[in-house]
Amino acid sequence: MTQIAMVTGATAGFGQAIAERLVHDGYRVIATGRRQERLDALAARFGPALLPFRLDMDDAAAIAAVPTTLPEAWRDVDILINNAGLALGMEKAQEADIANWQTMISTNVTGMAELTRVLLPGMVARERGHIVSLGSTAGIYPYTGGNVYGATKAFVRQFMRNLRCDLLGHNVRVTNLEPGLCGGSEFSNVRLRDDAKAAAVYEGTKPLLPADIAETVAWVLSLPRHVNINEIEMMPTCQAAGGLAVARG
Ligand code: NDP
Ligand code: 8X3
Repeated sequence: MTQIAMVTGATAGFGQAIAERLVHDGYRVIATGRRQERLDALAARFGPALLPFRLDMDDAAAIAAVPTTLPEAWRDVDILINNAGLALGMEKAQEADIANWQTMISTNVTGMAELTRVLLPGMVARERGHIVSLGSTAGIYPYTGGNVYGATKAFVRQFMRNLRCDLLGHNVRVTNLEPGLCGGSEFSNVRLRDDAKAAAVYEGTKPLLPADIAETVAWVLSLPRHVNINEIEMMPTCQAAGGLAVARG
């Protein structure tokens, strides 16, 4: 039977590349996001293999209603790709905008956890499922200005690890994918609210691209059901973790 995958944040970047790849690989894809015109464009491109489904990850009521607002033929979601998310700002914590913090927490943590919660009972009942989440190297390695964004991704990491425990014995797989520097998406444009500054983030680098993320997701999903990839940390070859800071004087 054709598997149904819900991809959150499919209107740009990783989510769009993942949705395209999964349709190509023969999945039926529920593509979500807030920008209706982009969802419509995806629907026009992919036809009946893709369901455009507007969903704001900051809307708890809409998330709670997902099991009943999805068209009946699309309710048995086999795969949830928790991709929708964002960073806002690079200010140090002591200067950061609290509204930005609230939005990151609401989208990356609360909405992600709630959507997972509402889709899990169906997966458990059917004894099949897979949750794949977009964590980040920012959830592992600290950096200046990463404060709440990195903390939301650390939440993703531990939530996915804990889900593995709760779902043990139910044949539901859980994977946390943690990419580093990745270009070709709107991530830095959204974060910095300045296209020139966003472009400068990738200047002189060869970053990961959304297609690399989609390839990795497709591989994780394609493995035999007895194989669970818990976590993947991936970076472009031009990036490495390193360096502890010291204040002198
Ligand atoms: P983009 O900004 O290109 O895409 C983000 C997607 O999330 C969009 O489709 C957007 O859709 C959706 N989204 C944001 N807020 C909401 C919301 N409130 N409700 C519904 N959808 C929302 O970013 P990327 O593709 O780069 O990032 C995807 C994920 O990967 C994020 O979770 C990000 O944190 C993570 N990540 C990114 C890295 C990078 O360097 N790019 C590296 C590591 C992880 P819309 O605006 O239409 O709602
Ligand atoms: C995105 C990677 O390093 O910009 O999650 O935070 S980073």
